[in-house]
Amino acid sequence: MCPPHPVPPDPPAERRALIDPRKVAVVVPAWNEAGKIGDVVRKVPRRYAGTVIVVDDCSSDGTDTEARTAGAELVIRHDVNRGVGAGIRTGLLEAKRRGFEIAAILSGDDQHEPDELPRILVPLFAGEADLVQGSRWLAGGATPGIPPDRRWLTQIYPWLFRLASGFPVTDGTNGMRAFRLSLLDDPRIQLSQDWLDRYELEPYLLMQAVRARYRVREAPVTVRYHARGTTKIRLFHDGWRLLRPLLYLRLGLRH
Ligand SMILES: Nc1nc2c(ncn2[C@@H]2O[C@H](COP(=O)(O)OP(=O)(O)OP(=O)(O)O)[C@@H](O)[C@H]2O)c(=O)[nH]1
Ligand SMILES: [Mg+2]
Repeated sequence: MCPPHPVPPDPPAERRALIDPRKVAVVVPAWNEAGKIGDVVRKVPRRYAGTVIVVDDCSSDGTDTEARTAGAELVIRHDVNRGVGAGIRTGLLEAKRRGFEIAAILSGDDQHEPDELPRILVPLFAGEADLVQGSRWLAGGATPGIPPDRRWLTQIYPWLFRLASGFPVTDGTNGMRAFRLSLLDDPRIQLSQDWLDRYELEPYLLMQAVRARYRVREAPVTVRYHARGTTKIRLFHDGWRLLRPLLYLRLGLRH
């Protein structure tokens, strides 16, 4: 039997043309990412996203200056380190205040490929989705350099997410995603809660979007693991922070 042609992960030109970069803000949380944040900012194709907002979470290594020099339209600096969730929240609220319709989130440690933004933006502009979650594990995704522990952990987490939400996600901890900022007007999605300041905010947003029956889709993306190592995640401490939104929301302990 003739196997089906694999679907290319990059949308064709006529679908990429749907993207209006004036409506898109890229939000990048960054904490001590000097040497990387400049590359992230420079790599964002301005034909897909007109504005890059970097939120520097009180870095001590000049992350803010590097982001500005690389051409970020806006760099917001927290006075104290508050966590990745708080950084994302700051960037999203500013994007909304400035009238953007769509936010795309990329991590500040140069693990994502900004060239792949159309993969998560096109389904939004085509009216097919409200939130598009990047997945390293879908066909067309990639994980160059991934260490074995990250492979296991990022494959186990989606099963727990499924158990909690019923939604068949393949990569719940991928920090690359895009969504309509109008989701933040929904009273069921309360990003301003203090308990979301660190690693909780991202799974919270995904789970609440699913629970509120928004159209959530996944798209294949690359997550690159640099040889020099970049993660700031501490296995037990931050692992619990990633898990607790699933548990709390499932059990109705938080909203
Ligand atoms: N850990 C941490 N990251 C922060 C903070 N504030 C902003 N960030 C940024 O959040 C992004 C994700 O952090 P990482 O620790 O690399 O987590 P990750 O990329 O989801 O996971 P890995 O695959 O293990 O790297 C990076 O761009 C950080 O610079 C903070 O207070 N703590
Ligand atoms: Mg990282």
